[in-house]
Amino acid sequence: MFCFFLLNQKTIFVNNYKICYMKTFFLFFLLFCTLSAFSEDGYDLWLRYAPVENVNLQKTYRNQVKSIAFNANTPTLEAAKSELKTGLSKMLGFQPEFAEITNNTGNLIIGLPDNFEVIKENTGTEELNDISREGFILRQIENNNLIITSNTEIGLLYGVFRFLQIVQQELPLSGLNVVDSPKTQVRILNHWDNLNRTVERGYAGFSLWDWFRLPDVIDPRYIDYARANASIGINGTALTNVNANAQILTPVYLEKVKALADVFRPYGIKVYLTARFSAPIELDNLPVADPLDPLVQEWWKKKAAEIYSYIPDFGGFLVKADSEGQPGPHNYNRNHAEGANMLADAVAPYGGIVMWRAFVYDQHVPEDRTKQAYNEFMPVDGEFRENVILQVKNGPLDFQPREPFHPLFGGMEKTNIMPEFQITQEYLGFSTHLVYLAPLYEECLQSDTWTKGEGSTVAKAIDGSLFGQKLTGMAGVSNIGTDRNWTGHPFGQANWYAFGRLAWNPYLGSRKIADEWIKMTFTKNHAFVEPVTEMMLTSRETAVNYMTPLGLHHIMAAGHHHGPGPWVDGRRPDWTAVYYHRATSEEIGFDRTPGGSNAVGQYHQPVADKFGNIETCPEEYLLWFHRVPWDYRLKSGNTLWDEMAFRYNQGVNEALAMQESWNLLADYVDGQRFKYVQSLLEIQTKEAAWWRDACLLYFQTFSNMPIPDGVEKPVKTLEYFMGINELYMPGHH
Ligand code: GCW
Repeated sequence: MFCFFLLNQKTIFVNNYKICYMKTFFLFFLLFCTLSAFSEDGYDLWLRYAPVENVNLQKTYRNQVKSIAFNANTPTLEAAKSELKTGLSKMLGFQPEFAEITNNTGNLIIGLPDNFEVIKENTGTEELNDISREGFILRQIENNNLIITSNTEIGLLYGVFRFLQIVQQELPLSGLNVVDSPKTQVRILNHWDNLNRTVERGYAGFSLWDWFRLPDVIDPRYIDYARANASIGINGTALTNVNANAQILTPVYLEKVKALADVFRPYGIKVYLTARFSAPIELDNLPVADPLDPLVQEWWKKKAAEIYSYIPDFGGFLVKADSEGQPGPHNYNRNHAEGANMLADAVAPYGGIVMWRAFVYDQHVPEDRTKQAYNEFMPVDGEFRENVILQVKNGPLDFQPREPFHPLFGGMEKTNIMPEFQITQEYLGFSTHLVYLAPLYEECLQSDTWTKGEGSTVAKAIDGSLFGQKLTGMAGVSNIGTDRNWTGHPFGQANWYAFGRLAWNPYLGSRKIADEWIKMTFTKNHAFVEPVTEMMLTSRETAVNYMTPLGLHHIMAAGHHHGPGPWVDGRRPDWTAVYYHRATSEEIGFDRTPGGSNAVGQYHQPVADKFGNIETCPEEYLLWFHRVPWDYRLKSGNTLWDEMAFRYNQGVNEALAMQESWNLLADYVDGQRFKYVQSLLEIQTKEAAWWRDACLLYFQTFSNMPIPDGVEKPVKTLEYFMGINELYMPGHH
């Protein structure tokens, strides 16, 4: 195109100046159109508002929203209105008129029930009570007019976003009747962002928070961040790394935090900070940080008052204590409840909360690492303040490609408890592997704890329906950074989206979420949506296959966690791979049955028996719970060794299949995103083979069995793989 333009220009110049000018202009115009139609950098996420593809439907929509009645006189409502304007004009190709309600059809009426009589008449008190503070109602009423209503302005904003999403997905507005509200209260991203802008386990560039230029420079990106979050109902952000730096609590930084909080407020997003337990010592030279020491308690109360003087709606603290070198109440022989309660008392007068992490383990405790959190927290169940919520990783180890659900879900009945999922792909190929994580989240949420009989799912244990907790929530460790497309991998955006949707409603299915996301992010064309949905839905299992099939875990490279490292040894045992797979020439796996560490004993019956019995243990958790002889026959009839080899190989084949499937889709995606995903899938396939070959060669030194027919034989040697030493990996310091 560009060459054509240059050639043409040359010939035109010798002829006539005017023609040259016009032609050049026209060619520029064409060039612009071509580029804008065929290249997208992914910045717009699922908020692209592409023109409605179905022309008839577009006409119908235009008639349905000809005139919009919406008195937007606060920052939140203005944000909603501006989103609506942008969204509708881009999708429908016309500017809807904002006016009073007309007598004709085609009115979209947006407001609280008190704002418009017609809204009051068309909503029931009961349904309004049911949707509480953040829910909304979208409804087509008589005259075919449409209403968006809620009890609060934030609910209206959420309603507007949902309305726009319906149009983005080209779903009918006729007969519209959506009554929806979030099932959890605190839906929060955790940024593991350091004050120097590096991001722990971040693979999409640097931290969005430009601390150096804040509070004066407000990067427009902060607003887009808030829009994206609000569009899926995320209402909290913990700005700083859980491996905390006390400096964030000093006035210089609080000014900056305030600036961010001011940007996020209209979008219903509260700001939270990580509290370093030893902050009183580090910032003000107190001799101790003992939670029962009145001076320490006083210090935190004053600190809370100070923070609230900057940010009146500050959300509260997120704390990692007594874990991986972080200070905590154990330093003073106090327990977690005593530590958490001290902070909770400091923020309580202002309505703040404390999210206290349960990710604790100690190399000096001889107990199986996966049991330690349960052992520490169960004895203090019921001892936490009402404004404390325990934040528990989905599984008992550490965000592995697959783990059974954490036994604290369904274990702690008298404590507020929220799951923490990792959105950033620390153990799942960083931002170069396409791994759609909704199936992982869903698997955990749908696991049955059996605490109150069958159907006591994790979802019910965390949304208050099983134990009646007053404070509920869900946290996701963010995968966002300064990369232009936010998440590094364009499909990483789906994991951010999926987290938000599941935090809002933990009962949603992965397929539905994928379908929504694909349609808004790429196209509604079935020829694209169908294969991409399949790719996404199988991608997590694919990653499990080529990384850690059959319940293997923690066999990644040390430190940065990129690539395979089943041989990792020679450091504190709970940070090695050999501690977890325990391979010998006879068998492999971690015995967590009653004969072994008895981690199964932390689950309710019949789950404990099911996991504890090699015959009934689901094969995907086999080596997590059992030591299994290499020649043990699995359900497929294959020996363990053969099955392991087949699964690794299958993972590679599936990665290849994703690549092939994507290669057929060039016609439906803009060139830029198409090519980028294509290159990333190439990396993924290569790395899948790396995992397979390295792991099979290594485990073969124990099994001493041949790699079965049908499995590609490694070309390189084990020594080669063990010699790979990747330096300067992102996200690792
Ligand atoms: O998975 C591990 C990570 C650490 C992280 C820790 C945690 C923030 O490797 O980088 O520290 O989990 O969750 O606290």
